[in-house]
Amino acid sequence: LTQDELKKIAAYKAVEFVESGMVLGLGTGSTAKHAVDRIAELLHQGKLTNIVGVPTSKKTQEQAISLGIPLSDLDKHPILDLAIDGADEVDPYLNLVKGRGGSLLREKMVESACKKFIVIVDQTKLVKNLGGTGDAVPVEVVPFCWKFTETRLQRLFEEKFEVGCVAKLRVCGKNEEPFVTDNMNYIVDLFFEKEIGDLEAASDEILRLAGVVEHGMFLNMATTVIVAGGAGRSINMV
Ligand code: DER
Repeated sequence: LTQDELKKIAAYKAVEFVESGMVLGLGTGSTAKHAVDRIAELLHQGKLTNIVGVPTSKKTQEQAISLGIPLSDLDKHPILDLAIDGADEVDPYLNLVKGRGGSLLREKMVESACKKFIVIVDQTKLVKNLGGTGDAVPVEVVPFCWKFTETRLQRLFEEKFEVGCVAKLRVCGKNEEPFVTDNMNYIVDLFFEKEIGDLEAASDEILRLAGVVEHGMFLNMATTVIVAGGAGRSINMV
C-alpha cells in the first residue's frame, strides 16, 4: 500500500464516525483531503444528510465548495460535533504537531471548538516525543518585526529549556518570499536538537511572546487517533 492509500484508509475510517445532522470541522492537508472527499461522496449518495462543514483553511473551503458540501463558520457554529484532520507528528499521549501545511491557526480554532477531534495519520507520523525528529514545529507570528520574534523564540528554548533550537522564517517561491498564512501572518519554524520535554511549559512560554499568534503543538486536544499502516490499529484517548 502506498502512503497515500494508507492516508485514504485512515480518512475513510474516520468518516464512519460522522452522523447525519452533524456540524463538522473539515481538516487541511493530504490526509484530511480524503476525508472531505468521502464526506461529499456519502452526501451525494444520500447516506449522509444535513451536514454542515466548517473549513480549517481557504484550501479546504475551496475543496468543500467544489464538492458541494454546505459550509458555515465558527461565528454561526461556535460548538462543533466532530473535526477530522491530519497531523505531522503524534506522540503516545495523542499530543500533536500540526501546521507544516501552514493552516495551524484556523485548525486550532476549529478543533478547539469540537466535542470530538479525530486525527488521521499513516504510521510514519507516530513519534515518541514531539519535536524530537528535528522536523519543524511551526509558530504563526505577526509580520511586524518578525526577525525580533524569530530571535526571541530561538533564545527562549536555548535559555529556558536548554534545548538547542534553530528558528527559521518559512519562505516560498523562487524568490524565497515569506510564506503568508490565510490570516496574513508569517510562520517561523522551530527545529529542535532533541525532544522538547515539558510541552505544556513550552506552549505557555511561546504564547507569552508578544508577536506570536499561535503554535503548532496541539496538546490534549485529540480524542481519537486513527493510524493506518503497520497493524492498522487505532489509539483511543483513555
Ligand atoms: O498542516 C497541517 O496541520 C496538516 O493537517 C498536517 O498536519 C498534515 O498534513 P498531511 O495530512 O498532508 O501530512
